[in-house]
Amino acid sequence: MTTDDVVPQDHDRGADLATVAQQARWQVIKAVTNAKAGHIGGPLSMMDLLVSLYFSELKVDPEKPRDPDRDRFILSKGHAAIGLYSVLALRGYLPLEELATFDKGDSRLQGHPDVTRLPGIDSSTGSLGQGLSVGVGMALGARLGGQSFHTWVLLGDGEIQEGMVWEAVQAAARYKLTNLTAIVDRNGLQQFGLPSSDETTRTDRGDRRDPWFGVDLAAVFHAFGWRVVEIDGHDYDQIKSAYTLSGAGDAQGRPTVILAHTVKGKGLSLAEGAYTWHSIVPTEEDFERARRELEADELDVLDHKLSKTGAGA
Ligand SMILES: Cc1ncc(C[n+]2csc(CCOP(=O)(O)OP(=O)(O)O)c2C)c(N)n1
Ligand SMILES: [Mg+2]
Repeated sequence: MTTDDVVPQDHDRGADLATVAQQARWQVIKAVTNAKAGHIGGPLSMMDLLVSLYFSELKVDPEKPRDPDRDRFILSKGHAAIGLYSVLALRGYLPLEELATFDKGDSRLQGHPDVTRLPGIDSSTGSLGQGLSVGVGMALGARLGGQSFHTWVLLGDGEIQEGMVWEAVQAAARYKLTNLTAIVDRNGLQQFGLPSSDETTRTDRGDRRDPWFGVDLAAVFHAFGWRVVEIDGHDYDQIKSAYTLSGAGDAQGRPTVILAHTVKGKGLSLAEGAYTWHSIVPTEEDFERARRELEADELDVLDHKLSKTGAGA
């Protein structure tokens, strides 16, 4: 972990979080297989970040999803919606069984998050590039309204090629939004990636250094006036430390960006680092393999327990 500041260490919850994340990954596989549509790579890469956020950082109450003082979360990479729905279900916002309605016409769980349908969603997203601007508005609103909530925005590394992101980056620094944190899921892949210049791998369009090869993103954010924390996005201790630091604000008045290095498709060997798993429907064979790898037969027991107790609350 590299950061602009010394961060406090907290090592207490890694084991619980890993179990919840494993469960959430399984819910993603089940829901996408059932819907015959959706995304897998992006939801799995962000899962440890998201579970850590909802189970040990955000000041939210599933019973009061519209509480004006709640922390805000925007999934700017809205195509990863099923990952968010799975975490919200495990956190107690909706019944786990509802995940079976994912992507159906009358469901609250659309292919991309819809703020008008599901309490617990703070912004509709899906058209990439917009979430950080919404987050800037929320963070400014909190300041103007004298509210102390923190706003968190999760972005994809492909997504941040959108120009609008950089307008928001500039505005957040200008207005010294210490109550705003951007998390970049830096999995090194987007939908297709760059065509390889190597003739032998020309058909593999998933350049795993994509899309910022040769660009020092930490230096770029730093130059824009942000505090930068760079972590392994699958290491719960590092995630927790970065969140604690961000949530506390910055004495120098900077917004914080967490550059989280992740693996697209994390947790499922077939999908890890494979751009082809960005959006795919698992075959029956894939599904059974996922069940084994994620030890889902054990987890199905946990389904019940988590939804009953709201574990991690
Ligand atoms: C404005 C816009 N352009 C294109 C798309 C189609 N699209 C959906 S996901 C995706 C790739 C996103 O890659 P990245 O941000 O790296 O996400 P992740 O790797 O986390 O899935 C694209 C191009 C979109 N949703 N919005
Ligand atoms: Mg990506």
